[in-house]
Amino acid sequence: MLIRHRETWSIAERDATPEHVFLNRRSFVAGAALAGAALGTGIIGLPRGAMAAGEVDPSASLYPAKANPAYTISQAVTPEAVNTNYNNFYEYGETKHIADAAQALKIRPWMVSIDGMVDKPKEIAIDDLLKAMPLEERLYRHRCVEAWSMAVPWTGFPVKALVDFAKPLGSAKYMQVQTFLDPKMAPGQRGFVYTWPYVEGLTMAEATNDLAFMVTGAYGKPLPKAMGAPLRLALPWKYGFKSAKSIVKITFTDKRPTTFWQGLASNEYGFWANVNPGVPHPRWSQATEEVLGTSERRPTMIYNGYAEKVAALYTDIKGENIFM
Ligand SMILES: Nc1nc2c(c(=O)[nH]1)N[C@H]1C(S)=C(S)[C@@H](COP(=O)(O)O)O[C@H]1N2
Ligand SMILES: [Mo]
Repeated sequence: MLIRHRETWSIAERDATPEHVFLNRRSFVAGAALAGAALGTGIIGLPRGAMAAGEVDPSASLYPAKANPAYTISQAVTPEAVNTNYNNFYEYGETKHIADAAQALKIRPWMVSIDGMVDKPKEIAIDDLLKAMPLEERLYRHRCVEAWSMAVPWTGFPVKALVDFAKPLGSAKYMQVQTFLDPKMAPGQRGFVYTWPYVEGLTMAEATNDLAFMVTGAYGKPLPKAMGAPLRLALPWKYGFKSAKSIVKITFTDKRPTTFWQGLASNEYGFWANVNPGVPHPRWSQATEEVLGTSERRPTMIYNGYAEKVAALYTDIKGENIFM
């Protein structure tokens, strides 16, 4: 794969403000030094697959899934090698270069439990879930709060299909998702700075919106570990941190979940996290974004360009900052 804009892309990383810097000055400095070292090698690397050499993904035959033409965007797809070598996955470290470390993630067997305010709690193996859900491919914008963006061909199924499968009670107001908790498998979970597991949440109206997508693959293949295999969210109108990776548990509740980043710094990260170029993060502007893999810095769009599909979800919410 030819990467023509390496220098510009590298600058994007140097300029990007990591989400976590408020936390711990020392770990930030260490992380920055590591990132610098990685840049020094001048290597972006090869696309990273879902499995390590010799492993076979039992879901491989389901890909590529048919593209849904209703969900496309007029911009070039971010090269796979750029995407799979520039990730946020704090379970595997605080730099963008966690693809090697993430190989420690064991994605089979993988059980997903559904509980809380549902008809009947259940547990389902990922391969059974994959068979039960209608897989399709969608090209989505992906915008991190750190002011970089990509265009990603995700494969998966609407969150709505999962909600129908889960049968939540009418009294459920939120869908909470939770990443695995296993410090043996994830070195990032061994420290005391973060509150694991990674938790995120949506209102039921958000979860059942057409755009909310449960991701199982990317680039026409099973999802690489670095991108949150075997099951993650893609919520393209929100900042990337809402799109939790490597999900093991989905809980329906009438209490708004305290999410991972909100729990660490509620003055910087809220529950809603809808993209808005006019509302800066307390430490940096959100007006523009670096399009990774290109030399472009472009204006950010409200709701990341998806206002038509989601703005109505927020018209009745008063007295809350829906853009952080
Ligand atoms: N479990 C988990 N999910 C996560 C994260 C994480 O650190 N752990 N990072 C989030 C952030 S900040 C972003 S921007 C996206 C990054 O997804 P990508 O690496 O596929 O681009 O994943 C989100 N989901
Ligand atoms: Mo992010």
